[in-house]
Amino acid sequence: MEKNKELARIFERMADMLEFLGDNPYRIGTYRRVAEILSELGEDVEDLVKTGKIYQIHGIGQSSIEKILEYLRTGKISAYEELKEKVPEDLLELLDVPGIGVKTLKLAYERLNIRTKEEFIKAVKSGKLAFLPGMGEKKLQNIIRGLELWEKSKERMNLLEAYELGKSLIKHFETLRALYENIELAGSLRRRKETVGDIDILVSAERKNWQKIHQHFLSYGGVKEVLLSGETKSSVVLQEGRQVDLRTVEPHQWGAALQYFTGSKEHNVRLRDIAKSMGLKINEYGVFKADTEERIGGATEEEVYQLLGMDWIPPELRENTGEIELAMERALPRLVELKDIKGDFHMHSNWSDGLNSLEQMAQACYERGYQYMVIGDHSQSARVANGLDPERYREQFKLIEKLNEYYNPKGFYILKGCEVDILPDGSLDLPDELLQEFDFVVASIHSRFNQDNTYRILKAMENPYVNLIGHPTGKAYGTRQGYPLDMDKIIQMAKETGTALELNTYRADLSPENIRRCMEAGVMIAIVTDAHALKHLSYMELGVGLARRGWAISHIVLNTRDVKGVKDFVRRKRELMLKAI
Ligand code: DGT
Ligand code: CA
Ligand code: CA
Ligand code: ZN
Repeated sequence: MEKNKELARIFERMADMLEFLGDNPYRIGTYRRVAEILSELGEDVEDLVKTGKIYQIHGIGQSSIEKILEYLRTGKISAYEELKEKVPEDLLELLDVPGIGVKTLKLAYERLNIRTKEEFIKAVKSGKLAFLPGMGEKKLQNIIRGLELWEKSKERMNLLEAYELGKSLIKHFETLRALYENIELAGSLRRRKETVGDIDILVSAERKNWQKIHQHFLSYGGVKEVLLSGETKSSVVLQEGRQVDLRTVEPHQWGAALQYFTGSKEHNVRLRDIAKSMGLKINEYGVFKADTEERIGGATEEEVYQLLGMDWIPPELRENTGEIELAMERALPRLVELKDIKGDFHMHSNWSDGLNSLEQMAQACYERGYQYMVIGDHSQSARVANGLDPERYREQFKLIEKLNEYYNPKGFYILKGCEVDILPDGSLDLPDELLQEFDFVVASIHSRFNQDNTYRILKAMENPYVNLIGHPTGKAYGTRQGYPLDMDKIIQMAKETGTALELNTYRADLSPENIRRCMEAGVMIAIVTDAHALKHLSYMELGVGLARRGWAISHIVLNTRDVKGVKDFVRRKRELMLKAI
């Protein structure tokens, strides 16, 4: 369907160009209509040409068909090439910006001699644009806002933001429950990629309900701008400047569509080649025999993979980095799952910089079905975070003991913990006499990032009471750079000392690559939410996804152990390190 997309884009652009040149509105309308049809076609345009069906599509006339044929033959459309000569193409890209239309661009071009995007943006910033006829204060403000949104939408969002937006959109569809069969977030969000370009939602429903479903989508409160509104596909931009695509398919197409729209593109391309070599064809509508076009399946993802001779592949692995070969050998690892998670090792209460009380955090973890939680408030040197001194920790111990009297009989354990600062010289912010009273200790770097952080972390791991290094790399979802570290040394020391490394869902600072390296070295990782409020506890689902992207099996994830297993982990390090001294 690649060609459909490219052709639709060209026809849309040609319409813009003609409008800019003041051409006949009828011709402009025709091109826009062709673009719309092309992007909504359920079939590959190349196939339609081969079978001659293209001639029967209402709305695509002879001259448009000639252009399509020319494009399929030569990769170009001469009418489009000629138009490019006549208009400032770069400037016209600003038509994607909410609030900017052809008229404005044309005036800017004619009156202010503006030829490029850059020049236009400069004119907005310098106030020059206000001199255009008809350019009132309100309109100008709209354009400024629009440009901000547009610039934002060109950046990728981090997984956490996409996840929140996606959840809220899915919720929006709950009131429509009777009208559809399945709904799922697809694309890079389903694959739990660290950054997400746009959010893709897939819905399966009877065709007669599609229109209502798309209307409902457009009525979502957060919609700022509708980019495309159709029967099979709609696209919007949200207030935050983020794009969301919705696609509807029929119930029997669900599996094939979900597979297709989950991607990645590289994974799909590879699958398509494999299908071809088996005399099959796959697309978002199903799996077909290549020669007879007979549909042989596609209702579920499992079926799609099975027809291609392989096991179902978890979305987090679909990057064509070896997962397909293993699926064919039926040798994919069993990855860690949310239901394997028995506790959370890093969260804050309002004793330090959390929003909620320790009691509330405990009750929420209990309700999540955990067997244990580690409360890990900040230590004293974290002044902005209202860090605790030894006296306050001891006070907190009393509260924890009291709460445990209530929870332990229910099979739930609040473990005494802290997030102790690793000081610039690698020493810890709390004395060993206190550290040994905790059930579990997380140590993190929070300041003075310009020091030798590898040394600081190695030194902290040598402390017998430190069980976990908090957000070890200082990165945040590929958006914050982090500091230079010698991960080899850190992984080796973690192994030697029996210390775990943290996969922090707030930051995703352990990359898939680092997770794989931990696994190969036999180093435990702990998936933590670092929750500063109740609602953050639910990000555990994301953390599990991030771990799965690193191919993590449950065996190397510390939270899959029960409370006894965690205590053993702590005890073993103390024995090992104290013996060595
Ligand atoms: P993103 O949004 O940049 O983070 O990445 P994705 O993977 O979500 O990509 P997106 O939103 O462009 O498309 C969603 C999925 O749909 C993508 O992962 C694979 C499938 N897909 C979309 N367009 C194409 C295409 O032109 N060819 C192929 N093979 N697959 C496509
Ligand atoms: Ca996407
Ligand atoms: Ca998309
Ligand atoms: Zn923390």
